[in-house]
Amino acid sequence: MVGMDRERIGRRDLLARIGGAALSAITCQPKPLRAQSAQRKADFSLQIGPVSLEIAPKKVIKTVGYNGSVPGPLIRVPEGKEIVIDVRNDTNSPDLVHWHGLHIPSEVDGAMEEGTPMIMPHAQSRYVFMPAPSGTRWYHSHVMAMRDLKRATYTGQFGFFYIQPESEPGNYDQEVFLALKEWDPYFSTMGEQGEEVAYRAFSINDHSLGHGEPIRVKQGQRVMLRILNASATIHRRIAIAGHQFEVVSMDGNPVAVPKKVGALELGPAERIDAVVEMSNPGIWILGATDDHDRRGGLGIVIEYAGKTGETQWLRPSDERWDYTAFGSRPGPKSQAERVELAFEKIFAGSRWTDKWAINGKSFPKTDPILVRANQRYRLIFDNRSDEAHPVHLHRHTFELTNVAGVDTSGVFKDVVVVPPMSKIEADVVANKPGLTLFHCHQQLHMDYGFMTLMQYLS
Ligand SMILES: [Cu+2]
Repeated sequence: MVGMDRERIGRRDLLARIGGAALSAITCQPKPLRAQSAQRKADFSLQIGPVSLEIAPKKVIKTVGYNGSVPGPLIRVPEGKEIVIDVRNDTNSPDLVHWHGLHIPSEVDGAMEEGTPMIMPHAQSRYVFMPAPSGTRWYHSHVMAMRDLKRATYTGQFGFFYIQPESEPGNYDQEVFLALKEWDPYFSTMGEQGEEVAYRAFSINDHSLGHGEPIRVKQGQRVMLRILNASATIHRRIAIAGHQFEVVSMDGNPVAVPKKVGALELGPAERIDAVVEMSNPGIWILGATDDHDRRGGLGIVIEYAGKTGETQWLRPSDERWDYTAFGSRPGPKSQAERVELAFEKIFAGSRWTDKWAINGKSFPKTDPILVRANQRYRLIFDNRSDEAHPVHLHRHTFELTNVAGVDTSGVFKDVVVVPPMSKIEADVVANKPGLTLFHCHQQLHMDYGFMTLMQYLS
């Protein structure tokens, strides 16, 4: 199994590397952090370069990835122990790596707009930081693509970054990392609408449905699925035929009320950790509920030991996806300053790419969100457009407090999908000074204006 092998390799490498790092720390005199880390051997090395992925027999995707694989290597580290990651850019365009969901300084967060340096073609950058908070994070390219669909999140430049909590209940028998992805993007127009990006091929991790190794399970096992929507633009609904998902974490953060559901929804960049009890022997499909995309490859087979025969798909019920189902009843409201953020589409004409505005302005002309350190803010995501937006705040975690009129608490996220013509409110404590990017994670929206910066007033 792809996910399991990666995990084993990752752990072994890490142990060897941590051993080496500890030794050099003992033998070195204390030095300033930067000088010390400059001499250190990297804990992980990533190379950005071309990759050919055979997602199905003779179906080869030519893209860009990390270390020749898609997803890139699993980075699995303990929380709060400093790590050094070297990234070499072996492509002909500047790039950089964003460590998504981590609370780390702007200089290493991996967004040019926050001040992280770009990695020039054939140059190398060193990222040194304390990985936190624990949970399922990920890493990916954070450049603009605009009309170049061979860049940024349209490529295979993504990987899992799992930060181990100090104590982990480990209440499962197997752990599998699954990244949902589309390939061969192209611009498409539908009627009088603006341009969208469509795709010709689909996979989970590096294979289309039916072509990679199945997830092999035994009856009675509890399987922890760590699922990432690595799409540049597509919102996904997925299901596992014959089974339910017990959602335990969202964006890597344990939810207040773990709950079983028949289907999951993930906007671009969202993660869900869900446990599946293997209690229904057979050969089943885990995949997109969208028939076209699942048949096109967005799925993976779950195979019980000793079972043979037809692979089965069953349509899940139409239960509505609702973040508040995993929240608890809110306590008394805390004092928070309200920050209104209205999202609007600026129609550029049919067959043109729409532009996007936050409070009437498009990046780089957007007004910054001004905050004071250690203050609590209530972000009001007011979607006045007819499209859903997976909005993402860097370097911080926010707590959902109200979803389309329903109060909630205990659901902590770094991306939230704001449905068309609806509002979501989320609280954030401004306790990570430094420039902080806020943007829609739909690449086409981010590239065309849907972005601003949160700035700390000194
Ligand atoms: Cu958007």
